[in-house]
Amino acid sequence: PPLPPRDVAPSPAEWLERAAAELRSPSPAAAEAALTRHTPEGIPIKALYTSADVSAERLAAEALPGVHPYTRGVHATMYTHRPWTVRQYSGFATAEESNAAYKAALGAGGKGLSVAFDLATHRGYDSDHERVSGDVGMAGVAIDSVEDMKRLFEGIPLDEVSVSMTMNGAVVPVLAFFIVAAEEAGVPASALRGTIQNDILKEFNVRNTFIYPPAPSLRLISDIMAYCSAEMPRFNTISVSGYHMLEAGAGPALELGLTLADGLEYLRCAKRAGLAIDAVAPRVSFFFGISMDFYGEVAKLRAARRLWANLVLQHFPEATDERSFKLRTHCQTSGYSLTAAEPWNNVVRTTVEAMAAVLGGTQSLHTNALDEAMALPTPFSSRVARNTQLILAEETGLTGAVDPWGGSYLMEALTDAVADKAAAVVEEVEAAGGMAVAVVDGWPKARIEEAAARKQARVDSGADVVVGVNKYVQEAAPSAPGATAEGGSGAAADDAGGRVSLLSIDASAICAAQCERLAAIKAARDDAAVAAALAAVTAAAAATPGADTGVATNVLAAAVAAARVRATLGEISSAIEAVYGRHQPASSVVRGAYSSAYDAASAAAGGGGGSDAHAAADDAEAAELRRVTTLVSDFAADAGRRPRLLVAKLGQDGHDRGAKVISAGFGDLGYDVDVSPLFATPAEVARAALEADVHAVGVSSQAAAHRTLVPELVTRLRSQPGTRDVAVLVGGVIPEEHYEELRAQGVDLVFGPGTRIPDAAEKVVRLLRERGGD
Ligand code: DCA
Repeated sequence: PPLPPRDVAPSPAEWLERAAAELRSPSPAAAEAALTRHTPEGIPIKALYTSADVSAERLAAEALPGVHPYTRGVHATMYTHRPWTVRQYSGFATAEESNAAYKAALGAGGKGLSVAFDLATHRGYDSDHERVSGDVGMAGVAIDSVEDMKRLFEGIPLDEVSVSMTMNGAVVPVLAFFIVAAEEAGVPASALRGTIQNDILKEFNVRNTFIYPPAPSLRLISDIMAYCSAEMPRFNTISVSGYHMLEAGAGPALELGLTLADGLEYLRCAKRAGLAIDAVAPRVSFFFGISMDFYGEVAKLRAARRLWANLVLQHFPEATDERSFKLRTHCQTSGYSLTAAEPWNNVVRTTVEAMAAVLGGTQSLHTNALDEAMALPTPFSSRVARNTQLILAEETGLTGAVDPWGGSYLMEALTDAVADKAAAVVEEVEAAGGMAVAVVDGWPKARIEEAAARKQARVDSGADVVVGVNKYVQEAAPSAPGATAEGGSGAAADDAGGRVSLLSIDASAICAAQCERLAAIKAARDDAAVAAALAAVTAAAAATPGADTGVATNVLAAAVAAARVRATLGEISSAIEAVYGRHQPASSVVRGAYSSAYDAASAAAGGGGGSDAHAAADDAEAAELRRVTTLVSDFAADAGRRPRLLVAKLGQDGHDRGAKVISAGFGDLGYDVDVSPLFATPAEVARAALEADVHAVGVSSQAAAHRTLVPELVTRLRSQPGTRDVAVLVGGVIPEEHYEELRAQGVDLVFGPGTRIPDAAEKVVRLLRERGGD
């Protein structure tokens, strides 16, 4: 038909009328409601954006990249001049193995290095410490001394290749080893390029690889900033990290707000230590996670740059160096978004997330490997992950234009929405006295844990789709012989019955080799010199920075001297601990978030005018929840008390999202849940099980120590009067091929990645019933 004549421009109202007609909605308002979805954080995503959604003034003011507030990018030319740094995070058991992997990566397109340390190193323990028997070399490389660090970078030019080190708790000895290893390879500290994570505040909110309490931990950060700004001008002294918050459950805006609030606290901490903002801020860098919320993640990086530039301007009017205002960031695709079911789907997820990071203007990027929901990556999966970036950088033309989303009505409006929400979080933290106060108070941690429980409920109820996990599940997948998955969906078996082969690590052999090396270093060194150097570390930690008492007060400088004479990581950490003590966090369980989000998600899906099939599925989910709560209350009626579960983490693995979500979910379904303190030994958990008189112990394992620590726990429980019948459950990052082994060792139920909480809660209560309860 011919176009109708027009004398007025088309308006959004006209579009809504047309939309209502297309949807057969009773009114434009009803159509608008049906067409607007909300992110888990409540940010509306409308079906259509127009010029009415963006501020023309803001667009004009922020029109150019490389210009304050850098919304469109920190450089004028961005990737058209130089693509982002392909920087894959990795670390394999020993320094030699990691060194070989780094050289291979650099030869195959990697542009920078990013070191993953094992959890013993993170927590400041040498490999021969009794508390780390299950952790040495399991989730990264074990570094006990400067000799290990030299082996790690042997043959790699540290003045050319930039090295990032994810280290927070044991940051002082690790950075000292790095400086001395380079020095002994002929590279002065002034030539070193790279980044140390050194972001302790987020460790108290999530991840938990702290050693000392918050206040002295911040003191160490200001020492590191002081040392590096004087001696290592090309080195980024901190990587203020939101990634772990996103992984722990925060949505993008909460992640951004808390991260920027952390950044402000670090600048204040430097200023209090007498450092000039322009000497420190240009070397503050950031690190964000990138989830499957594609538009939201691009918007987050744009909003991050705008907010940081304006926050520095507002809080530090003395800053004049342009570089002080530029938010430069590394990004990593989300590990949480990866599934054990049909793992090759993860390549697609990672590609989409990597595109969001690139279109958002990241400086450096890690893309996860397809098998990371189950184990550390293999050379094969690492190659696919790295190639994902190289294909985006070199085959697609994505690098051809700066901030290609700039000017999109949707993206500009969403950037504003994410920025507003994140700015509100920053204001809340600031009003509460800043992040140093908030971490002690604990509310940011609780906020993240609530978000994680809500997210789990959205996945369990089917409101958030995860292909292969809660929708389009591969029903007919042939299971591997002997597989006994209790949760998930026949993980890792493809249509042809094939499997993704996973990396396997021999924990006890690695631990033995590291211990031998330690003994050799200790036998060859000058003990008197070591004792004197360690005493100087303790004295520096005890001294007030800048005080004129004749004692050197910079703890990092003292640690560098100790590293030169071969003091070990554990010794330097203990020398500091002697003054500051070791921090033990309190455990808590979120109440009500899981069940209310589950109900809301089911109701929203059912009430949105969906199909009959959809409504039937929602009814089925509501019925399932009722069935589980009834089973639990029947158990309580018969046994005289509710089923009692102790949720435990073993060893130095502080990744507690799984443990917290299980605790929240089981609690809401009627269980009585206790949470054991972090970093427990099997003996401590067995004692806690006895004292709390629990029916079941559930171990959440994310860092590969399940094969050493869980069998020890089972032995202790079975040999202890009072806990012989306690059911043992294990969940987390556990490859399917370990299930049978765990069951043979006495584990009752294994729950792999992708387990739905109602499923797990039902299986456990049925098991307890079979056992007769008490
Ligand atoms: N125009 C001009 N100069 C440019 C451009 C451009 N378009 N793009 C990059 N550069 C320069 C940078 O300014 C920088 O120079 P500098 O060394 O003098 O500061 C250099 O090229 C390197 O680029 P940059 O963007 O800083 O990238 P990286 O060295 O990879 O650093 C950063 C990225 C986020 C700042 C850093 O902290 C990092 O690598 N973090 C990684 C953290 C990590 O791996 N965590 C793992 C969990």
